Amino acid sequence: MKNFLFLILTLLSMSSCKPKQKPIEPIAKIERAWWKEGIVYQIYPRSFKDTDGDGVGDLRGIIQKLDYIKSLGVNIIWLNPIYDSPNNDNGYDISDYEKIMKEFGTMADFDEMLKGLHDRNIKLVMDLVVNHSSDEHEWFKQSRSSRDNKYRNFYHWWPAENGKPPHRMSFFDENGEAWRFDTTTNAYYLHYFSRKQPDLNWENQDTRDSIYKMMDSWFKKGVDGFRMDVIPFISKDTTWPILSEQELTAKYNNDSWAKYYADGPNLHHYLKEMNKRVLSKYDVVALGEGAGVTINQALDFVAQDRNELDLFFHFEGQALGLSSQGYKRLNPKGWTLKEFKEVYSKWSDVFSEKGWGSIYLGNHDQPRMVSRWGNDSPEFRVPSSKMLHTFLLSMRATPFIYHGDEIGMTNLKLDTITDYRDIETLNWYAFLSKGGADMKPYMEDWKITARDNGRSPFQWNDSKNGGFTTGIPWLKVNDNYTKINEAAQEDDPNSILNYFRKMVKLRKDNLAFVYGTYQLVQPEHSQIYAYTRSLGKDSFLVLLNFSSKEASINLAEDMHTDKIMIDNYDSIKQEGNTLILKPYQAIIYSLKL
Ligand code: ISL
Repeated sequence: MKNFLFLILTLLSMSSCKPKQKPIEPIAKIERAWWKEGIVYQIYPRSFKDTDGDGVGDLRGIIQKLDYIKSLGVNIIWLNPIYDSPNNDNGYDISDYEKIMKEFGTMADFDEMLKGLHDRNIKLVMDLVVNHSSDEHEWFKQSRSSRDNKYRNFYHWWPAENGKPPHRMSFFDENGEAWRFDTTTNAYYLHYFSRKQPDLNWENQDTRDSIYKMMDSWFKKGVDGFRMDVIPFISKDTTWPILSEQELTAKYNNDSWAKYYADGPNLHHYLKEMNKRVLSKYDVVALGEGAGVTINQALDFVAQDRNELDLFFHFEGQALGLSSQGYKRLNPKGWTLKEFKEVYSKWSDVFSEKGWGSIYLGNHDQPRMVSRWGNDSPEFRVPSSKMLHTFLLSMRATPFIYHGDEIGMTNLKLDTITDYRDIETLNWYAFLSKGGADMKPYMEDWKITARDNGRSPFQWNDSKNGGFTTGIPWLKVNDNYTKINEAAQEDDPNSILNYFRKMVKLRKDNLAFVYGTYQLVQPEHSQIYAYTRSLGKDSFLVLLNFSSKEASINLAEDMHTDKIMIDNYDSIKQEGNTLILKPYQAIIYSLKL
């Protein structure tokens, strides 16, 4: 029977013509794949390592650190955009998809970096930003030049003789308006993000063909996948209905928001077309940034039989503890561990038989993981960082680790608006202050929530600027670099860095952490997040104390702990079946079955 099932699955994977699913024996009901078993390290190149003293990280900086990256044990890199760009949104405004941004280096540097990664068995996933381009892209320059230019329909235009277009909110516009008037052709163009990021018109087959051609050229070069920026936004309701105030201001993860702004009628048609025309031809991974997508829709993107994408990023975890009122305001009630468990459990369960998820606690758009979900005080920064890594690396989803989190870097916590560099924060500041808002509470909350918190330069050592640059860094280096830096942690066996490496190894050595079932233990516990991960004859119990107080848990009579696989302290108190965890203690046991 087992052999028969194996044969069917192998035949199925062969008949789909997709080389990406290697014919290795499926585990449980899941087909194995390198991108399910991989551990992703995200590099925000601007902030990683500068080698030419201009204060901006570069590709040669990544090349210089290849052995460090290898030493982490990670096997996939996600690199934020490195294409030519005027840097209105740090590379998310691309002016040429097939050139390298001059601050970052040259195509020869890119080739050397890619080879260096591949020589070390590390795959490279690039960012694909195709909901919008830069207004300095040749397509847009042509498009705006006349109404009958052949690139006119590469973007969304609204002729001004039809009156003002129905209001759409923009994420990064200082007036909050997504339609921008352009005098040359007396028309408005759409930009969900900044004025310098016009939205590409996917309704136009020529636009799509040009994008597929560009993707193909990167795959031919040997890149191993794309992380697709705001991919649900590519299809919109282009009948441009007039929206109510409520519909206009609704947030991500809200059906009515997505209904008009994203998730348009042709979205899945476009993704299937992209899969057929490009993705299916290579052994690559496609990760969708699922902004605005609810859990009920998630499988439509990544279930294997849909032939669209492979991996899905959700935003529900990041929304915890935020207020629905005001830009990036905190909810004074905070977030509870119970809510946290609910979110991460349901997003684990939704992909238990079909599709596949990703898990992350920080990235270039989010604050530092330890400042937001752990505790960055001198007393608890180390144990809570280790605890969060234990969580990320023991869950049932591909883990994404943002550079700097492996050494427990903390939020930048800027005091003045002039120190911020992020267009999102700067434009919201302009928009809100124009409206007369009291900016003090915003500035306080942004010390926790703003994007620049996670973008400060990597802290390599205790020399000036944390060894990131010999010039003036583009964004402040966190003052704590003298204490928190990579060099100081290399030789310390108890450092966050060395714990991270141990945890990476544990995941790589035990497929149960990848494919095993996930079962919550005592879901109601308010301090401890406990779950088991089991596959075949292997079963593990993960215990994570998310609080700054001791916490105890009584294990069920029939749960028999065996070996300690990892512990972020060097001991645990045990009284009979009761375990007493220290503040932020994380421990994984193997279980006797
Ligand atoms: O950053 C966010 C919250 O502060 C998100 O809402 C973000 O705008 C959203 O996740 C889309 O992000 C992606 O596209 C943006 C770019 O600025 C982000 O850096 C990128 O990750 C526009 O390209």
